[in-house]
Amino acid sequence: MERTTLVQFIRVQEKKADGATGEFTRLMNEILVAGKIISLAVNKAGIGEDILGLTGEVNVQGEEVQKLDEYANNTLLKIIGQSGCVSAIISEECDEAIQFKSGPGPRKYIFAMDPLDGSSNIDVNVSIGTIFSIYRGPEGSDDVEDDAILQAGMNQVAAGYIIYGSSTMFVYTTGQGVHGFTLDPELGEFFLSHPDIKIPDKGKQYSTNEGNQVKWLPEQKALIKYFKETDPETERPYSLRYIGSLVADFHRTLLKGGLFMYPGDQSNPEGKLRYAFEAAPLSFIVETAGGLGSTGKERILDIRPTHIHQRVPLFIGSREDVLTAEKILRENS
Ligand code: P6P
Repeated sequence: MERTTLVQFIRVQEKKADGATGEFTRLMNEILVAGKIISLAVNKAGIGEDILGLTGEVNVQGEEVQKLDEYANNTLLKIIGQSGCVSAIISEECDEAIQFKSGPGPRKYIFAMDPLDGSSNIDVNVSIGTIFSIYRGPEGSDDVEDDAILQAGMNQVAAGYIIYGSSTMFVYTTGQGVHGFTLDPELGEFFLSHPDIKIPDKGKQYSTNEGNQVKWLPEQKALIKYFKETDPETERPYSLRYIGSLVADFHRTLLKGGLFMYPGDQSNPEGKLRYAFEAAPLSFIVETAGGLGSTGKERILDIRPTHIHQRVPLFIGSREDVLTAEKILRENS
């Protein structure tokens, strides 16, 4: 059986891209190497390696930093930072942007990442993931200013995630289809396993933390009530699926359809998830696969963030389900 590796696939994509310099290919190859290294650590965690558990520190989000969080962040900063492909990296684990001005260039891109999302699930063997975005940056050796870093999600050159689960998968898009690759741990290669992923126009599952119900706004409560009502014509009630690890919940939604929601609430009107590290990359992926990413009121990719750790409410998944959610939220607010 013909098996295409991720490296081969990226090279073929480069040949199709007018004016490609090979810089993007180099960057993608660095990302996949970092993904293999993190995958190894995640899968070995708990086997005698002192890499499980907490570091005792708290990150900029106020979240306890897991040792694997720190390991993933440092691995990506080192490999991507030394690639010569990026002028700046923003990370969910770092307060400020990290600038890269020295060494070989031309440092065409800006890299945004959540190095290890869902890390609170590490110790209970639940799938976790790395999420990344690539934007074009200013070339040259000066510091990259905020206006170049704080770009609207529609400017993304590429976005992807690596899910460390029962198998390790690398899913990415450059806007030309969404493609999934599964790691063969014996060969250490990612092989094309999910070419041109398309999300179903409508699903039968909703995904949210109902434990937050007491804090929800009336319109969010009305929306969840809608999904629980019986109506064979719209295949309701929907099933509830919630893992509490965004990459896992999103990956299931992308493949099976439905709607993932992390809404704002009375205490956190902007919700919990970050624009640059979660909402924007996953929205680029889902829109390329035929779905939608919304705040419940507006398209995620149209938003230009005002700071690197900005949070946004997120309604993402099948096109019809996101449009239904926007309609019900509008009618009940
Ligand atoms: P809650 C994990 O901490 C995370 O950032 C995402 O991976 C996940 O979707 C969300 O938080 C879960 O949050 O409040 O439901 O535990």
